[in-house]
Amino acid sequence: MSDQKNTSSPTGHWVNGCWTQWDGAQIAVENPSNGQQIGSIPAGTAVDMDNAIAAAVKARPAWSALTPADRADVLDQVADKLEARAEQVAALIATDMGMPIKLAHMIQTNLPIGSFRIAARLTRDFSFVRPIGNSRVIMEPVGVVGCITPWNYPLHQIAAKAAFALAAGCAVVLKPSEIAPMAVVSLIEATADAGLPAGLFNVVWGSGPDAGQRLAESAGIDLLSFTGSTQTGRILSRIAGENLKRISLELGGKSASLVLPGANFERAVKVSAGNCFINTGQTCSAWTRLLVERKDLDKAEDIAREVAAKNQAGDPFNPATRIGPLVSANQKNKVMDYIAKGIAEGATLIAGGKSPDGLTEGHFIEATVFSNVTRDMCIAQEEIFGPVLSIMAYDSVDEAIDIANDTPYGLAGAVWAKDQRDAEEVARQIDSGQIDLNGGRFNPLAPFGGFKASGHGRENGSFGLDEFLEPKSLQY
Ligand code: TXE
Repeated sequence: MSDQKNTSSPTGHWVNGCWTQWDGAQIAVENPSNGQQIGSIPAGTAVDMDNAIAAAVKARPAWSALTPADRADVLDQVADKLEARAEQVAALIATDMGMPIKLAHMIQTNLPIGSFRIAARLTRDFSFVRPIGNSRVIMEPVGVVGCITPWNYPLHQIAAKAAFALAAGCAVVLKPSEIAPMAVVSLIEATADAGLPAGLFNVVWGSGPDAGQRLAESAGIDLLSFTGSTQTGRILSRIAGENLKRISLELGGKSASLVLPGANFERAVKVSAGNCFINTGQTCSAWTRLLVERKDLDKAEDIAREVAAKNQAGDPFNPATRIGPLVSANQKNKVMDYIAKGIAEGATLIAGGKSPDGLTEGHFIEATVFSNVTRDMCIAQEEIFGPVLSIMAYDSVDEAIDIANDTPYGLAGAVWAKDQRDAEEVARQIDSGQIDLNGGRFNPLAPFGGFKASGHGRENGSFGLDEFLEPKSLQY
């Protein structure tokens, strides 16, 4: 394995524009490629969170009172300062999260930089005042926003919340994941260098129950924006509900890619399998179920097997590596348990299914493909969050739609058909927040979020800005 990027552990929490003194307990951060500790973060508590919330409450009114254009100028500066750190961010994420360096550049750094730029651009032209009949509806900032984020796209998931909350005129208190937190320090530095006023972006490190949960309880938080597991989403919803606090949830997924009769079959299967393996399958919107006509099952298996063979796991710092390790030993155990369940339930393992030969350190798993998966199986229903594709056969288009909708989730998906009209007709019948038609590209301006157990609320673009606003109607 290549040497990891030198990480500099945070010396305290980031509150009111300063690093706090910290001599309490620490949480170790590891490199998932070799299991070695590379740093640590403070194990923050509810008291640390209360201090950060107080700073945000105090700083918020002056920021809300600025013109949208003035706020946008600062956010553009944050994007510039983050861009200046792009190399560092990609290397840190390749080190503590394990995404291959080339992809980390393309995805893990460009997306968050883009979020700050888009939030700035939209804010300049946004309708903060909307006349309706004899009313003027003023879109006011919701107040102080609490953010709890996961480890799989560590900066993107923060920027998708913080950039838009700040653009709306809110202040932010963030509890990033305790797993893969190192690049957050670069974002903190970028906000400071950009001249973002103190107290508007605060970061408290720590575990979910000890530090994060306070964001759902505190009266100082007006809206909680969470991305993570459905299980944690349920806990936070309950607490936020008791406190009558707004909450938006971006949770898991079990998205389907439907290959319909007449589609470009080879392209559809190749792109779908590749999509499932991106970020070692640790993507909430990954297309983890591939639905093909029963007569095409053998053909789909051959193509998916080839894609799996090309997605060799390896050192994230080797430019040829397509997939890195899973983020932690826990995550690897979880994925291996699902593979064992798939075999026990009678699915056919046609590729992968074990640790790659020669990679004895770290949390690696081969790109894995199951075929003959039926809808009742765990591997068809539950989010695995690893490089595991389930191929399922259907006998009619209606059945394909029914299978696609037959999970608790509804985050993403794909439809491949003879033309866009046929694809759209089917996509309209799928209960899901975003669906790509015949390979349609990711659009950072389009709303992102889920139906059903995938959560509620939307991120990105003008919908992402709306999320952090509260309408006030003035009648004339
Ligand atoms: O998630 P958690 P984990 C799914 C994926 C993965 C599984 C578990 O299936 O295998 O979740 O991952 C904070 N109060 N996704 O354990 O625990 C926690 O500190 C307040 C899908 O990492 O939900 C972290 O900051 N906060 C997902 C964040 O919640 C709490 C991305 C996410 O951690 C808390 C990640 C509590 N009681 C995992 N408990 C996606 N939608 O992309 C935990 N946290």
